[in-house]
Amino acid sequence: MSDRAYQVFEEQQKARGIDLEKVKEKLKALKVETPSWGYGDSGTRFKVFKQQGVPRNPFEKFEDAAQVHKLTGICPSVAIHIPWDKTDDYDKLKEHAANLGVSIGAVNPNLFQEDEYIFGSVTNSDPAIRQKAEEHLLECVDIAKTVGSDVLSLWFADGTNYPGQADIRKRKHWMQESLTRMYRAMTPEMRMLIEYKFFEPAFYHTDLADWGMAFNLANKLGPQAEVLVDTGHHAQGTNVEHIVAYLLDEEKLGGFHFNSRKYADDDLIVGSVNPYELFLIFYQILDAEATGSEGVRNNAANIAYMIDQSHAIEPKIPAMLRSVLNVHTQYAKALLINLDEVKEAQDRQDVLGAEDAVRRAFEFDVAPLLRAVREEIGVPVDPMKTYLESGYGQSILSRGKGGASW
Ligand code: LRH
Ligand code: MN
Ligand code: MN
Repeated sequence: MSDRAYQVFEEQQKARGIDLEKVKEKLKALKVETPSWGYGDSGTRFKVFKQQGVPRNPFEKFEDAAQVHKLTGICPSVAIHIPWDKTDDYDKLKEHAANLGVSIGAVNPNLFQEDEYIFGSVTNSDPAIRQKAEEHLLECVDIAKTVGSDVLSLWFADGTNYPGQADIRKRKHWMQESLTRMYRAMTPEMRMLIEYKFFEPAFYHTDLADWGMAFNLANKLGPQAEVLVDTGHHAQGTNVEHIVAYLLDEEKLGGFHFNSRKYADDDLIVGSVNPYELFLIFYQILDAEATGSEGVRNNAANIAYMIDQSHAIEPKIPAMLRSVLNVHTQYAKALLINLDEVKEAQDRQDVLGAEDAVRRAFEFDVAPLLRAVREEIGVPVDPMKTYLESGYGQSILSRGKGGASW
């Protein structure tokens, strides 16, 4: 690596006791899944905005996602959402993905799109609707088997808007019953990731409102059920990295939906508003990897990192690239934390020293490091620039307007 900036960086990190070869290995090994729905049209509560050139079907979504992987080298799988990505030939979709150099990742059942679910899906007081919802969950297990995916990612819009509207405890039981049947249908390799959100679309109570409820349910279901943390799904001021550390220690952290938020579930580009939070999340994970028990280390090594952003005002592919690059940047910074230094300061109860040992890593410019990593894995050193100059964005405009949307 001839880059002068990298040489300076290398010397600087060596002096701090950071093994850059190990850091680079970790940066190359990181895998971040992108969501099929992030490539389609999206909007706000008020309107879905149509962009020229968005994919018209799941096959084209995979073509766009493959661009992101080709340019970054760290996004080899794509989550699907059913029925948004419904096709009559999942084998063909699987093959199409493989031909593009990517694979099908988490399968997300969708139980919030149909009119019948207005009062809930698996928690609906009408047994026929609960049955329909459960059948969809089982259908998704079958799809996962067909496409070779071992992650089922669940989020329920179920909840109520008014006190007294429904029996909260009964709904809790119905949810557990449906998920138990789904759990039993999974193969031993599969994992069920349970996502929570404190509000929206329900405004009074949500059946799985926080990590504690998801954790409790996952515990009752068994070892193949874990919690999914979507970074946009908490009340203002929630310490997300604390939740991450807690779940890791319980060996129940299944994965992430990364996005950025300013107010609620904003689904903005990852790290655009809260890069320090992302860095601190990675700090907890790396600390668990370094000092946790065997079970905790295993959990940390098997986290499903996924992006869940959907954006209406910017072009889809560069926005996804920006998210992925931001994840890589914050991970790189977290890898520069000297954990021994933090530990020594903690042992001395040196508050400022400990905080400084963490924060200092955040303040380094990791651009030379990431350039070196990209050069070594054979992707463009500046993926965004390469994408913008590639002409791909122009080439897809012929798809026209009115593509797939959520
Ligand atoms: C819900 C959510 C969940 C859905 C996705 C489209 O807010 O985060 O993950 O599947 O958005
Ligand atoms: Mn999500
Ligand atoms: Mn969300």
